[in-house]
Amino acid sequence: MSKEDPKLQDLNRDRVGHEGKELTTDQGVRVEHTDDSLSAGERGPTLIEDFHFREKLTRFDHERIPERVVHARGSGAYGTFTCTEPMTELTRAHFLSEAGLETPVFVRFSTVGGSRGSADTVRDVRGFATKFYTRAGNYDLVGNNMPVFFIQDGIKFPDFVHAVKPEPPNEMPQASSAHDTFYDFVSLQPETMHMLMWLMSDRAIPRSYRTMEGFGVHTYRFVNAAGKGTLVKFHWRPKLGTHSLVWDETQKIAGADPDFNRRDLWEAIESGNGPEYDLAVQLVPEEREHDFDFDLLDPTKIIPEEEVPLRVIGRMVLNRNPDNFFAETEQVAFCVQNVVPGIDFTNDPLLQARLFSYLDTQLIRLGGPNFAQLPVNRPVAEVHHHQRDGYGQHRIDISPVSYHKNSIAGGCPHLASIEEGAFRHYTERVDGQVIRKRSESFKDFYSQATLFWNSMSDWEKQHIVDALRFELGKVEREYIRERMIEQLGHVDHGLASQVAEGLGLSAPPESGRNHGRSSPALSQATQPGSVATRKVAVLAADGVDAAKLGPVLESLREHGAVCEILAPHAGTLNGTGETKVDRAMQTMASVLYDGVLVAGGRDSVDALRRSGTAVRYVAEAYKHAKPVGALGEGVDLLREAPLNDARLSDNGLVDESGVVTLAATGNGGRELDQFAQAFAQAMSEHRHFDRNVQVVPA
Ligand code: HDD
Repeated sequence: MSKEDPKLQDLNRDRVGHEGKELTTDQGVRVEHTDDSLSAGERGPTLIEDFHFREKLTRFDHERIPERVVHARGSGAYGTFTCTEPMTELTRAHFLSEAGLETPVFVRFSTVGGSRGSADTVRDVRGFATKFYTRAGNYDLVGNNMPVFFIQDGIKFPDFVHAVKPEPPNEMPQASSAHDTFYDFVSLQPETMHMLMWLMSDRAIPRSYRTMEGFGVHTYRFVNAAGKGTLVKFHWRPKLGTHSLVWDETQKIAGADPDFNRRDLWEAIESGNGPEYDLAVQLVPEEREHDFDFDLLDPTKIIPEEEVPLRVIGRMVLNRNPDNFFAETEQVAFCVQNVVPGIDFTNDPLLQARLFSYLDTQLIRLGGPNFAQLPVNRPVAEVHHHQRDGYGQHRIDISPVSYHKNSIAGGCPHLASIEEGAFRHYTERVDGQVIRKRSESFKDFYSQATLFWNSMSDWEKQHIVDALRFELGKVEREYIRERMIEQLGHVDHGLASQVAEGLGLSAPPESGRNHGRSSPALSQATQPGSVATRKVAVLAADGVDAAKLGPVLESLREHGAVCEILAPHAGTLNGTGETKVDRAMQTMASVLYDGVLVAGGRDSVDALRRSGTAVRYVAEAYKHAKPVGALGEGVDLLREAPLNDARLSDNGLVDESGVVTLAATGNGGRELDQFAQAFAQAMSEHRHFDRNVQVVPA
């Protein structure tokens, strides 16, 4: 299997364009008229012989397939995975065998609880599923943006999903865990506490799929050519760092642009700024399996990075949007059991259940056993077997036989040897009684929840407390709220007390359980950031000082920022020269940008001051801890907005908590450049939570 294998081009093989073509029926018969049905007389009844009409309606009636039972809302993209560090010593996996070796991929990001049309920015886990079209067959790494899961055994998955989904009597609430059945379940199933901490943290409201980590969650196994295993955890690390939205903002975005994350991914790829992720692994030699104070088979546990460091072995770039959402993103069928030689499973009971569930779900969702033949699912590796027939069979098998062993077809397809790349399940000794019992080694439910809490910065802790107060505030039954406070008390007394206070409940007794350990790598406070691809709303109106704005925008764009000029009206603005408006201010919202910059110019700023919308842009951005900048007279608009304790100076450069201003007078090229640098720096820091602003709805 060479690097230049031409089959890798095959991912495009089923794209059909219609340019210059005539409209036809499914049978290829050309159609001359599709606006009126065939009828007996101009005002008469429609005729059943109108086969075009019947075909058109029938096809329409059958357009929908069942949405995924979980992860129904998603967005996909194609890209390339490149191996950067060969892993041949530890795994036979061909796609990890040579530095520089490229493998095409399709990735689908998703939310979990909401239905297909739900909003992107809800508080939820995000799916991060990758299909590697390797030369040795398809490998699906079906992960999430959180490294643990709610439950330890897959037999609880239907219970968990039923609890988090909208409630049975009224199908409410949509795409939200803030309701009774969810908290009834988790408070009775304390293994959920660690994942609950992640769900209440900022990880559950990512700024973008491009700023989100991914995790394989389970401990998997690498197997090398000698059959030796090494335990492995997979991590995707975004090049742009891991960054989140704030809660108040997510709710507003859900109204202003329910497709926020989908659009972000799409636009980034269209503009050539597709996301990049490193693939990193944590490797544990099998001899060390029992060296930890938790069980590596327990999917509610992480291996702290401080204990087993991450090793980067590859890089993935997503660079092509699908052509057709349904054909590709909807029909892609990930299956956890799709592994390639060199990668194997462990006995994690959640993973074992998944090995059954994904195939089962694709059979109902995609209507039969031939879904692997759909273009997005088809391997680039050759497929030869004796499986036959079924709904939607596209292959025309020309072999005279469909069984093994045979002599009529010369024994083909014949079996492959290990040397020829055959998959062989890892040889593992298993002893034990047939028993329905959770392993004792799985029974510490709180230590890592506490570890996560301890690892958060002050503002991250505050966000968790706020999230729990919000969610539990929506729980109607007081006994469930009380039970949750008791559970939180086992995680950390301070956490439980603060949440209890917000709910008007009494704090639980101090359990003294907090072990005091932390894992700094879990915090988002130290994430790398850059201004590249971040969106700036530039507020301006007629009379804008374009002479000063121009160089600032030029500099920001050079750093990769996406600057859009928003004005009270579309078209162009008068002022020093003509300025093209990108969007009318009313069609967008502050929450759709990463920062706000107010342009100078007396008339422009006075017009903006009179506009409630412009004031709101600034006030909201400030409350959401985003960078706010003002050039010249633009500082006056900042004065109009309630910016709490931000110190504004009108005679110099102020760079405090992400508020960057430049005085109205006496600024030349050097000052403008300094201003642009300071604003870019503030943007690259993502959010400025040291402002200590209470985020209340504006
Ligand atoms: Fe799952 C979809 C991730 C536990 C059963 N799951 C699904 C998707 C992702 C995950 C990313 C969407 C794939 C896509 O984009 O099409 N699931 C996870 C992770 C889990 C997990 C990281 C825990 C570590 N899942 C899990 C369990 C079960 C399932 C324990 C059942 C026993 N998951 C499914 C499913 C879905 C699915 C019902 C629904 C649609 C689909 O498979 O294709 O089979």
